[in-house]
Amino acid sequence: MKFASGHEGSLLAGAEIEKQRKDFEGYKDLVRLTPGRWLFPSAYTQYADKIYNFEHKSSDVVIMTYPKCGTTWTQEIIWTMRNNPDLNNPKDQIPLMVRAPFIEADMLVSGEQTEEDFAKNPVSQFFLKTCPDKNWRDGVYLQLSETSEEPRTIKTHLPFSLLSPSLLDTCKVVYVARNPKDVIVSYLHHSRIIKMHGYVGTFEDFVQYFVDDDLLYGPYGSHMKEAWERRDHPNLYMMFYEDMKADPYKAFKQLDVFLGTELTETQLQNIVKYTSFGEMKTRGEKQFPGDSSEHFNVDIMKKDGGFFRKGQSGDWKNKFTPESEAKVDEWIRENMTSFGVNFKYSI
Ligand code: PPS
Repeated sequence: MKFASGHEGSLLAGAEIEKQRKDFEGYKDLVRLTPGRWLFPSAYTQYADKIYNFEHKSSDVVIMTYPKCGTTWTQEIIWTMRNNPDLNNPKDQIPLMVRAPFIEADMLVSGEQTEEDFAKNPVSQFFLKTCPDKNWRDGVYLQLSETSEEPRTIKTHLPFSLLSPSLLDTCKVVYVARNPKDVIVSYLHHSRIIKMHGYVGTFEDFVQYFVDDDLLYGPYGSHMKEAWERRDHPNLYMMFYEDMKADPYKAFKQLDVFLGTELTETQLQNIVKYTSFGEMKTRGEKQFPGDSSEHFNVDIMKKDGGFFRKGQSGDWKNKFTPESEAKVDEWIRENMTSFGVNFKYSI
């Protein structure tokens, strides 16, 4: 299969897909793209061209990240800076995934979704309200992204090469990166608690999946490189999770300049507090209590934490063995340092 982006897709087959299905009990079919080695659930093929041809507006802000780099945090920061600087907009009660939709999320949840699954999803009521004439089977999140009120804030984990080629000339993009060691620990936890992944393998095996580009979304190095090469474009702003943690006020102030939101010191200070890990965790867990054993592995959540796990930089030190650290250090040298990226590994 060939996509509008020029990539070829082929379904993983034989021992490769069998291994994935054994370690990730939630996986069915996966598609690998060439060039790039991007890896997705096969439902990506239904949405690939629609996402590539998505009509962006000049007021859009696209938040682009590799998974687990601080996307949710940045979605709340940017939506709040642009729509709720005084923290008095009642729309803040709408789930973040509706206020700042995840454009390709349908590939993660679609597959064999039934009418009943759709009806049970808390996002569906918002879809039915904002997209009354649309068919949810054509993509709930894709169409929420399209119909979102301006100014739209859109989340993606896709790299530049799979999005509109005119993206950066049309709207602003905020790219958030995080050191690969904390990304691995966070991605492992995510893959264990969410049944759609259902990871049952070991930590060491997960590290191997990461360095082999065999996790969903594929190679973090190439993802980052595509952004790094565009870093001088005036519409691209690159941020690091570690800098946001170390001094959120400074990081938000710089973001304010990029976005042109012109917030006061008090507004920024209030947003720092409102988007702190503790406050987002409390609000997030109230909205989505995470007690649904249908989608989450509740036992692991009780033991290791929910989606809002630790929110720290440097937790990898509690998980990595010297062998896995050496393996990832080498991967970082070859895939990140080689083109100039240097991360902070603790703050
Ligand atoms: S996802 O699923 O890919 O969109 O995940 P993403 O949001 O990118 O990353 C999740 C990690 O970010 C942490 N997090 C936060 N850190 C600091 N402050 C705030 N407000 C915040 N909100 C979420 C979240 O806990 C995940 O990191 P870990 O290390 O697993 O705790």
